[in-house]
Amino acid sequence: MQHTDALIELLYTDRFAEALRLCGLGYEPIECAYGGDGSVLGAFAMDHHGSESWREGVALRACRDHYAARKQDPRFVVTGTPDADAVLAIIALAGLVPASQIPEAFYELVNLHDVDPVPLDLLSLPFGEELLFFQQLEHLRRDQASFFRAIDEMRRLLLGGLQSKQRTMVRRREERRIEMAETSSLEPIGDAVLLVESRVWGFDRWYRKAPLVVSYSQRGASITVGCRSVEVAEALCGEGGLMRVFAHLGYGWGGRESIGGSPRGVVFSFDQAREAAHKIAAWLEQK
Ligand SMILES: [Mn+2]
Repeated sequence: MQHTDALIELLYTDRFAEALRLCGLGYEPIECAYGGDGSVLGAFAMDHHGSESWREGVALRACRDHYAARKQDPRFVVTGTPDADAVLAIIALAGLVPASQIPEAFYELVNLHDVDPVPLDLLSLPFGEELLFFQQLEHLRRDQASFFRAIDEMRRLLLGGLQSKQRTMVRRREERRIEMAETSSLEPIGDAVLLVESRVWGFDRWYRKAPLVVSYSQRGASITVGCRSVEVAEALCGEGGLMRVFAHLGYGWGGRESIGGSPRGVVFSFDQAREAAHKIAAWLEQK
């Protein structure tokens, strides 16, 4: 299989102005949401964060509506970490694997998982192991090389599937993640907020204990704030859900109604996460 960097042009930027400039040159932005600055959108409007959160997910629209639409001119601009949603959108737009190798059930699962992972038990769903395999890839960072590697991995997955040994490994690691999420340090603040410091992603587990979770990731030095659904977020915070909380937390905080977090590219400590959790709890009580 030819490496992706020989097939498409892909540029990474953490800067809104640079994404806007590249978009003007004809690069298609994929999930280029920049908190308070908003989203940079190309012809296919490939974002669903912040003010664009009313749109369907990008992988869903790319696979279903725009397969190979950028095959003749495969230039993209990206930001953040290469998640399955963005990666699959690029593969579909650039036609990097045949359409027949991207099952509807797979891109729909990627979309559901991106928009609201909480109710999903991936271990028991069709293509759940494939998505988990991608989620479990290590050392994917916020840079161009990681995007190329993630796209390579996703192409290989779509073209060749998983070996039974890989399936066993995927299941074992997911079972371990669930166990670690449930035994991580959990600190309730007020009635609605749960502060979590964990080495694993475990929102699907933590939402069972509180409607609003503030999670600190030591690895990313970042804070994530989430509610289990848009409905829960709006019942708790009012119309717009967590967007109101982000506005209260300051410049650069952002995301969607039900999940988001601290400004991209800024380093946070656990104490700042606790501070944010208390600020949110106090705001919820007085609003
Ligand atoms: Mn997404």
